[in-house]
Amino acid sequence: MRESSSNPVPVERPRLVGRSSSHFTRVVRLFAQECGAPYELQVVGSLLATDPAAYGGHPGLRLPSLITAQGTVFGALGSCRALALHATRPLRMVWPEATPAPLAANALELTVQAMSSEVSWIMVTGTGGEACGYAAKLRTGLDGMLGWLEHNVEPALAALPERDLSYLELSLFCLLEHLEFRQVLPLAPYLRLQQFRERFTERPSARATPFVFDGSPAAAQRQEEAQRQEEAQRQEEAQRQEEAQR
Ligand SMILES: N[C@@H](CCC(=O)N[C@@H](CS)C(=O)NCC(=O)O)C(=O)O
Repeated sequence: MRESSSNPVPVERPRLVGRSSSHFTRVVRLFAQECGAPYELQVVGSLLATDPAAYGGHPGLRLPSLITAQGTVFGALGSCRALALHATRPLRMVWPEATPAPLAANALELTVQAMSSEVSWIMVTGTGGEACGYAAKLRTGLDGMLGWLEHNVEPALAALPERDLSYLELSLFCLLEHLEFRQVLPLAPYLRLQQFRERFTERPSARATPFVFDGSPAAAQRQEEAQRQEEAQRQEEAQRQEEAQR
């Protein structure tokens, strides 16, 4: 992953318009790591910007979007699907349409809804709306969804077909990490969800894509590390090709 300024086309490699502190963006960053798809990150500076250009042309003023040579894809799921076309590693992926109903499909629905409710809660409370009735409703809904997920996570995951990764696991991990990163709610009461999160954290893709606020010293350090890893991978690949030609 590289970080770019907001250059217009041509697009050499897919450009992910998002933020390193956003859970929907992390879904795409994590997926790219899992399947070895190259991309550049174009950081959205402010979530209060009202010009679609700040969001890669997203008319709903949302992120992420993925700018590719074929056009711009809006949203996390579409961006993952588009990046799958650039995969350099095989990945048996369970996409939403292959997620068995009702249990695993409900878990996916509630995970993605909880991600959206969390976004709304952060936006409402971050712009002076802490005391409004809607903030309270969002919070109650979030608690309800987390409770349901805690109760059903194990059978829902067990219902998934054989795989390397599923959109459910990818999204659920990003949701749980983000709830804690943004201190929206503590995960302490949710033991099964914590266990899932701990297992998923072992994946190199999870370790390679931590949440950071873009522009912070942690983000700069992360960026340097990613460039070092990318260079090491490039050299390894060149060496492999050289050996194969001997
Ligand atoms: N359905 C979209 C949702 C994207 C979304 O809500 N992104 C958040 C950031 S994580 C956002 O754009 N927030 C800005 C806002 O709420 O105005 C997707 O799956 O990508």
